[in-house]
Amino acid sequence: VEASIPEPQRDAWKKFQAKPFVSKDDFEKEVVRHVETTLARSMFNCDETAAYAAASLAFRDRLITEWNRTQQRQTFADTKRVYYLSLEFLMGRALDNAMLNVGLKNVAKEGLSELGFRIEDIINQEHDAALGNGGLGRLAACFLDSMASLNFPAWGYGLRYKYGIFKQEIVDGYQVEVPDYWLDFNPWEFPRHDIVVDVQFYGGVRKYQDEVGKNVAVWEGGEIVKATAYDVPIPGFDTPTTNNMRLWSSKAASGEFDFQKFNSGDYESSVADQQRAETISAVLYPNDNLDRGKELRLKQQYFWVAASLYDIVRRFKKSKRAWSEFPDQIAIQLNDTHPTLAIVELQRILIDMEGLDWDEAWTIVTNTFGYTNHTVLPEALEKWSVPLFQNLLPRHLQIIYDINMFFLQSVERKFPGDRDMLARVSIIEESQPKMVRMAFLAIVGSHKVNGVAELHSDLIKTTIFKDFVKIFGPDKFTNVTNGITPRRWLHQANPRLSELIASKTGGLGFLKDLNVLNELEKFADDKAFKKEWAEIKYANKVRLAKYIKSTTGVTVNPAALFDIQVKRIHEYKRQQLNIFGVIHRYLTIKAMTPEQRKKLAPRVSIFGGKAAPGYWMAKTIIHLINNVGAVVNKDPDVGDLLKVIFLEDYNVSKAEIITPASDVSEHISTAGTEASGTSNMKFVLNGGLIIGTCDGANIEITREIGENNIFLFGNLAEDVEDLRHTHNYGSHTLDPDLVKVFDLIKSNAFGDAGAFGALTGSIEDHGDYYLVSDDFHSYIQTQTLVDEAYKNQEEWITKTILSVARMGFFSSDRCINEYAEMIWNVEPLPVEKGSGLGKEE
Ligand code: GL4
Repeated sequence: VEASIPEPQRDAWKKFQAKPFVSKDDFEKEVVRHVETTLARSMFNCDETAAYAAASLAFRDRLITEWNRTQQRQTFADTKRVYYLSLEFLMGRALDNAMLNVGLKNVAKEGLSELGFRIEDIINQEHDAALGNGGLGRLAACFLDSMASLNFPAWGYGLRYKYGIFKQEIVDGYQVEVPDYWLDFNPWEFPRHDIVVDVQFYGGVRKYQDEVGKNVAVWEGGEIVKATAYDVPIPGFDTPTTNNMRLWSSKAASGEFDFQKFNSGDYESSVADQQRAETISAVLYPNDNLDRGKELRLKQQYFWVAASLYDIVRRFKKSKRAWSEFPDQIAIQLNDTHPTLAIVELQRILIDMEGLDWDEAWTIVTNTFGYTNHTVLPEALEKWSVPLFQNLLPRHLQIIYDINMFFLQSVERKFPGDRDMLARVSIIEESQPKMVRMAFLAIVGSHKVNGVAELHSDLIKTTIFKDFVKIFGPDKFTNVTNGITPRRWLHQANPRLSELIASKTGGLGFLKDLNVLNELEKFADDKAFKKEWAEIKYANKVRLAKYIKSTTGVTVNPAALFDIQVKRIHEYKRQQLNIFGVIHRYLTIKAMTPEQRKKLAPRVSIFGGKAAPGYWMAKTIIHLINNVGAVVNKDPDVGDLLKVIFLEDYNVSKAEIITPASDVSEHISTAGTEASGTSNMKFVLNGGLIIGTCDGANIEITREIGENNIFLFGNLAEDVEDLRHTHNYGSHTLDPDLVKVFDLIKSNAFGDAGAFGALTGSIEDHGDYYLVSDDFHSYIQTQTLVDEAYKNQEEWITKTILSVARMGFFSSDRCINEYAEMIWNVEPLPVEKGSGLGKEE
C-alpha cells in the first residue's frame, strides 16, 4: 500500500514538521511538557525518575527527528548499506551519550538545574541496556557509534531480550544471579507494530519437479512465530546522522491467544502457546566464550536471522534492481558465528522463494557476507547437532548439506585424493550425533573472514582455519584490530581529561580523529600540564574510592596504587593468577618488619566481573577473591598497604567510573587465548598503564605506545603448546612461591580450603592448562617492577601522557574505516545539516 502523502499536501507537512530543540529554554519547555502530558505529573509530583523520563523523551524526540531525515536520505540516495548482525549489543546508558553526541549536554545541564535537578543524578536514574556478555557485545555497541559518527548508512540487527545479562550480587562471598528486567520504562525504543515478520519453525519439506522439470522444495507445516521490530536511534557524534538498531521481539502468531483453542475451552494451553513463543526473545544466554548447544539458542538465532533477512530483502526489492546487484547494495557482517544461518537463509530465499539457480544465488550470497571470528577457544566454537537441526529447520539442513557437497567437490578438485583434508574441512562433523560446524559454514559462505587483532588473525590462519587458507588462498583472511569509541570511553567517562586534552589540542576534534592525541607528546615533560594531568587521575580515584566505600563499606586510600582487573571471570583470563599474586603480596607484607613496610607502595587490588551461572571454577575464583579481601582488609599488620576489593555487578556504566581510575590494569590471559581484549585500550586511553601478557591487542598497544610504557611478562603463545605437553607427559613442578600461596589457602586462612580444592587442584594435579604456575614468577617480578616504577611519580606521569598520545590507532573509527574499505566496500553518506525532509519530496 502506498503510504506517502500526496504532493499537494506536503507543504502542510513541512510547515508543521518537528524541529529539534537547540536552546536551553526549548529544552526546558520540552521537559515540562513531557512531565505534564506524557507522564501526567506536575511540579508537585516530579521526582528524579520522572525528570529522567522527561529529559530522555525530550532527547528522544530530537534523535528521532534526525533519524527520520537520515533514513529518508539513505533511502533516496539508494547507495550501499551495511547490516551488522549481532546477538549482543552491550549499549549501557543512552541519555548521557545522546546529550554528548548531539553536543547539548551543557544546555541540558543548565536546563535541568533551572528545573531543580542535578544532571548527574538524572543520568544515574537510567538502567543499563545490557544486551550482551562482555567484549563482543560492547564492540558491537562501539561499532554502532562509529558507523553513525562516520556517516555510514548502517543498521544493527539484534534481539530485544526481555532480560539482559543477569545482575550479580555477592552474598557471603558467593555470586548470586538476579534477573535483569530492564524494560519497565525504556524511552529509547520505538515499537513498530506495523513491522511484523512471520518466522517458521519445524514442519517438513516436500520436493517435486514443476512443469518445466525444475526441482522445487517447499517447506511446509510446523509453526509460525511473529517477530515485531523495535527501533533504537543511534546518534552519531557531531553529525545529524542517526542510524538504526532494529531489535526483534517474539510473539505467538495467533496474537493474544489461539482463538480456536480458546473457543474450544482450552484456555490454558492457548496461553501456554503464547508464552512459549515469547520465550524465544526472553533471555540473553549469559555465556561468554562458551557454547552450550541449547535448542532455544538455535531458535533465537534463526528467529533473529530470518526476521532481519526478510526485512533486508524487502527493502532491496523495493528498489526493483536485478538480484545480481544485491551485493552492490548490501553488505552483511556476521558478528561471530551466531548469525551464520543468515547465509543459509539468504540462499533459501533466493532459490526457493525467488527461483534463482543455485550458482547464481550462491555467488550473491558469498559476495554479501563477511564473517568476524572472535575466539580460538575450542569450547566457544559453535556446533549444532544434526538431529536438532533436522527437527527445527529441515529445509536449512538440506541446503547446508548441498553447500557442503559443492564445497567438498571443489576441495576434491583442488586436492585430489586427500581424504583427510575432506574430513577435516567438512561442514558436517562425522561424530555421534553428527554436528554442523558453524565457523566452517561461515567461512565457506563469506567473501572475507577476519580476526580481531594481529596475533589472533595469524593464529586462526595457522591453527583452526589452516586448511581453509590452503583452499581459498590467504587473501580471503584478514585482520581488523578492534577499537573503542573515544566518545564514550574518554569524553563521557572522563570529562575532565577530555576537557584538558581539548584545551591543548584546539577543541574536541580529537574525538573525531583520535590521532590528534599525538599533539600531547609535547606536554609529556611540561610541569604544569603534568600537574593537571595527575590531579585529574587523583580526582577519578577519589570518585572510585567513594563508590567503593558506598558499595562495599571498605575505605581505600586514593593515594595508593589502584590495580584493576575488571572483565568476565574466566580461567583463560586468569583472575586466579592475580589473586594468587595478591596472596603472595600478603605473605610478603606479613613477613616484613615495620621498617620494611614503610618502604612499600600501598596498593588497592580491585576486581570485578561476572561468572557464567554454570561455570563453577569461575565462581570459585570470585569466592576466593572475596574471602581473601575479608581477611586482608581487616588485618592490622597490613593497614593501607593492601586492600582487596570485589566490585559487584560490573557493567558498562560502572566501567565508566572504574576505567578512568586505574594506575595499572591487568590483561594477563594465557598467551594466545584472548583474541583482542578492548578494556586494555580503554584503560590506557584514560591514563593508566598495563601489566599484561603478549596476547591479543596488548601486542599492538605495546608497538604503538612503546615497550617502556607497558609491563609485559610471561610465556609467549608459540611456547604454550610445548609447555602443556610437558605438564602432561613430563615433570611438572610448581613454582615455589605459588606453593607457599597454596599452603596458606590450605591452612584455611581464607575459610574452609575445601571450597578452593578444585581451583588449586586444576593447577597442581590437572595439568595447569592455563600456565598459571609457569607464569607466576615472571608475574610477581613484574609486579615488583610496577611498585618501583610507581615510586617515581614524575616518570610515571610522563609514561601515561606518552601512552595516551599514542593511542589514536585504537579508535573504533579507524576500525570501521578498515571494514568499510577492505570488506564492505561502502562509502559514507553525510546528511546535510538542516536540510529538512529528504530531497525528493
Ligand atoms: C571476544 C574475545 O574474547 C575478546 O578478546 C575480544 O576483544 C572480543 C571482541 O572482539 O570478542 N570473543 C568472545 S566470544 N567474547 C569476547 O569478548
